[in-house]
Parts: sequence; structure tokens; C-alpha cells
Amino acid sequence: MSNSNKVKKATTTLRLILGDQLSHSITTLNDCDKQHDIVFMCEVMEEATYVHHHKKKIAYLFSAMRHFAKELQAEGYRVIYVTLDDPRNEGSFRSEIVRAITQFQPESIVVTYPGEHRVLAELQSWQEQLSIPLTIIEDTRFLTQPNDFSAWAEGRKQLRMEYFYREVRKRYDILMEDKKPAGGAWNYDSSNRKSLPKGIIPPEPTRFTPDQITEDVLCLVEERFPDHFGDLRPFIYAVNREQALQVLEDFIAERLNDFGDYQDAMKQDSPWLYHSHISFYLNSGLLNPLEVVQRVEQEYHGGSAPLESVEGFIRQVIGWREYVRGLYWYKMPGYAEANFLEAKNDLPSFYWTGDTKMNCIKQCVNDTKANSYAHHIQRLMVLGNFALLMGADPKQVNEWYLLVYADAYEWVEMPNVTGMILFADGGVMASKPYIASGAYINKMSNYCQSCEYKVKEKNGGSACPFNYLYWGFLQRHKEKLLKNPRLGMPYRTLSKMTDEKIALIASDSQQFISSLS
Ligand code: FAD
Ligand code: DLZ
Ligand code: SF4
Repeated sequence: MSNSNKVKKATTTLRLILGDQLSHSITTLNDCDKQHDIVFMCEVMEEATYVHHHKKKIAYLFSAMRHFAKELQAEGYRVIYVTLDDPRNEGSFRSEIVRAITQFQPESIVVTYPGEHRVLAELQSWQEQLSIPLTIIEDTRFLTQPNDFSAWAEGRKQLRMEYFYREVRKRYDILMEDKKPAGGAWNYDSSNRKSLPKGIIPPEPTRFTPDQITEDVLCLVEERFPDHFGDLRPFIYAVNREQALQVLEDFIAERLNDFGDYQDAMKQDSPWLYHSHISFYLNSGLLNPLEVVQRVEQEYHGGSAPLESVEGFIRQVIGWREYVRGLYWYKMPGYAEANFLEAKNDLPSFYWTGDTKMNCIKQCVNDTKANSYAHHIQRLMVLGNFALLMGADPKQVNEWYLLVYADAYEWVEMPNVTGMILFADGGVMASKPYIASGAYINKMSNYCQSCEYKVKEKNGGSACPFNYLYWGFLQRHKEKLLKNPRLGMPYRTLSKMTDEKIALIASDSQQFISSLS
């Protein structure tokens, strides 16, 4: 037989899909030969334990992964899915890939860029060590790519989210009218800072009853991760795209109108308020950010939602979310080491137990424990504010945030912690540290009403610790922060305090911080 008549042997590509890449549009599936290629997914101990993720986070992700694999199978893909309890599972991405290469003899591997530098470094090491080529391709689910951010950032003194956000809005023509921002302003935040009036009862979150796949996963997590943080049940989250879209539609129908007004509000025993609760689904791939913002924008154009709410929400998704990802890849790996304020205190044990007299912290930790979720202001102005004021070590704080929230992957968690709450990057992300005394928490929540500490008292054993810690922080970091133009007012107030008052603040702060360890 002549060479030209030989039938060309079909090649097999192994298409690796990671747990936060559960999108049908994931680039890994581009040009997939459904007959010969293998879509490969694996549940591995290494990913579940490199930090000890919240039980609900593991359950959510494993269930969403299993549902996604089933959907792909139904669409005709050849899916190989390794469960955590498969006796052959050796527990890491690397071991499972090596096993799959031996078993299926693929000619190449394709994977989309991961969300963590740690995993990227691992994949890059395979490129040198594996016997077959591995290609890492762009993650097109975001509206911007890391090199868009570096091009924007290059040569700028300050990397303010607001300007990046405007570029994204223009590029995607979102909330634009005749090349100008809808309504004449880019940002309506000043009208978006209300506390929740008494008597208003926020809508309930969308709840789903676990199906058999989720029940199996819940039993697995109960058995294999009993000592991980958090409550496993009740489990109410969406685990597939159809359900995630339902969460989005419920948000639009029931909460979008009030999102702007109450996005900074907090309420005891009310963790969900008027937020969208879609971060789990956006970050694992069940929802796509562009589809979400276009759907929400429709509500403004249709006259059914106010511009303040729509713009406020869209800014979170195409502004903050894209910006933090760009910043993460721009600054890594050095960003993980940032500690501008040289903070080195241990994170107090009540971040795990909720066992503290400070009611605001107790509420936010308990919400986090129950739901693997807390809304932005709880994360920023209670838990984050306290970690900053007491000088908690950035590594410990990053680890805590990364493991407790079901939406946490390092690309989004780290800039929010290192940059936004801890000012550990020295002001790359935030123009000033986000610090506040008890007065802010009292204004934005009803936590202080049930607290053993007195929010109006400034010093002494029954005073709200946020009050003296706030001034103690400014005093301690005077050398590094005095010249910050946005801290001019508090530093002027501090300069008018008597030496006795400053000494009292310092001793209250020191005593309280020592009592935490
Ligand atoms: P909504 O309030 O309804 O906002 C809509 C969407 O906007 C969110 O789903 C999210 O995708 C996006 N968004 C809002 N704020 C931010 C932000 N600062 N950075 C990135 N995206 C944002 N968000 C995560 O997705 N993962 C994290 O690990 C994470 N860690 C955080 C840590 C700290 C210290 C702080 C202050 C914030 C963190 N955030 C994180 C941002 C924000 O708190 C969550 O996105 C939000 O609470 C998720 O709830 P939601 O979907 O109801 O959000
Ligand atoms: C978070 C997580 C967990 C708990 N388990 C797995 C897993 O078993 N398999 C998997 O593919 N991905 C998991 N993930 C998500 C990964 O940690 C995530 O894909 C990487 O951190 C890259 O962002
Ligand atoms: Fe928190 Fe202080 Fe209010 Fe207590 S008084 S809830 S510690 S802000």
C-alpha cells in the first residue's frame, strides 16, 4: 500500500478542566474532537487541603464539577472524571495527569490559564517534565486579559480602579449613551450609602434542595473533611448553570432595585440583604460576567431598575472584579509577600469560633461559618477593618479569607485582602487604609445595639475596641501614613489630642491586642 493511501491515525488531546472552569464556553473545549479527545476532570485532596477550605466550599465545587461533567457527557464529550473516593486517585493534579497519560496515551494536553499563581507554576513545570506538550491558553471568560491591565498600568503612578473601570465600560459599550456615561456620571456611589431602615425585611435568598449528586458529595465531605471550618448543612446553593441563572433572575426581580441603596448596610441575622449572591457562580464559571452585566443593563434600559443600582452593580463586576484580577497577575508573585505596615500579630482564634464579646465580629464570623459567604461590607468594614487595626499578619489573613469563602480563589481574594483591607501593598490598590471606628459600624448596622461594649465610649474596659484601636493605628503608623492626603483630617484631629489622651489610647490598644493572643 502506498503512503498516500494510509489512513491517518486520529490524535488524542487531553483537555484538562479545573474546578473553577465550569463554563461550556471554556477555551479548553475549542476545536475539541468529541470522538477522540478526552475531557479530564479530577477531585483531588491536594486542592481541598492546601488550605483547609470551608466544608460548604468543597461541597459546592465538587457538586458543580460533577454536574458539569454530566452535562458535557450528555453533549457527546468523552469525559473522564476522577472522584475523590476513587481508590486509584493519588491525590494531586500532577499524579492524576500522569496516570491519565499512561492510561490514554494522549499526544498533547490543553488547559486554560488557572486562577492561581501556584497552579500556573505547577502547570509550567509540567511543560518541562511531561513527555507530551502542554499548552496553556487564555481565559476568555473575563472582559480583560492580564496584558490589557499591564498595558493600562504601565507608567501610571496610581492604579485606581475607577479609571480602569471607565476603560472597560467604553470598550464594551456598557451604560454608555453617545459615548458618554449614562445619566452623565460614571459613578453613583455617593447616593448608595444608606443604612437599612427599621422594619424593612430583605427577601430570602434563592434555595435549592440537594439532588442525589449533591447528597453524595455532602456525605463525602462529611466523611473526609470533618475537621474543616464551617457548617456543611443546610446546603442550599445552585450547583449547575440553570440554577445559577435562576439566582441571577431572582436577584434582578427581588433585589436589584434596592442594591444601590443598601449595598453598604449590615443587619444582625440577615446575611443576604440586597446583594446578588452570584460570586460563587461567576468565579467557578457557571455564569459569565458579560452576560450578567448585559442582563442587568437591560433592566435599566427597560426602565425597571434605577441607574444608581444598575451602575453600582455593574461597577462591581466589570470594575472591581476585572481590576483585581489584572492587579493580581501584574503584581504576582511578589504581591504574596507584601507587608507594608510590618503587621505580625496572630489572627485571633475568634475568627474561627466567633467567640468574642464584639457583637459585630461574632455576627460576621457566624454568618461566614454558616454560609461560606459574607457580603462585602462585612468582609471589608468589620472583619477586615479589625484585622488591619489589630495588626494581623497578612499571610494569616490571606489564608483565612481564601479558605472560608466559597467564592475565594487567590486572584480575587489576595488583592482584596493585601491591597484593600490590609494596605499591605502600601497603597497600590487603595488610596488610603480602610479604617473606621465603631461609629461607622453603628451607622451602617444594628450590631452595636446587642453588643456588650459601648459604641459611644472611647476608652476603658467597656468602650468599643474599634474606637481606641482606630486612633492607636493612626498613631502607630504615623511615620508611614502622615503624608497620605486622604488621612489629613484624622491626623489633624490626632494632633489636637493631649499627650494623656494619646497615652490612654496606646495603653488601651496594647492591652486589648495582647489579650487577643
Ligand atoms: P454583590 O455585592 O452582589 O456584587 C456583585 C458581584 O461583584 C460579586 O458577585 C463579585 O463578582 C463582584 N465584586 C464585588 N466586589 C468585588 C471586589 N471587591 N472584588 C472582586 N469582585 C467583586 N469576592 C470574591 O468573589 N472572592 C473573594 O475571595 C473575595 N474576597 C474578598 C475579601 C475581602 C477582604 C473583601 C473586602 C472583599 C472580597 N470579595 C471577594 C469581594 C466581595 O466581597 C464579594 O465579591 C461579594 O461579597 C460576593 O457577594 P455577592 O455575589 O452577593 O456580591
Ligand atoms: C478549590 C478547589 C477544590 C477544593 N478542589 C478542587 C479539585 O478537587 N479539583 C479541581 O480541579 N479544582 C479544585 N478546586 C479549584 C482549584 O483550586 C482551582 O481551579 C485552582 O486554584 C485554580 O484557580
Ligand atoms: Fe462592634 Fe463596637 Fe459596635 Fe460592639 S460596639 S458591635 S464591638 S462596633
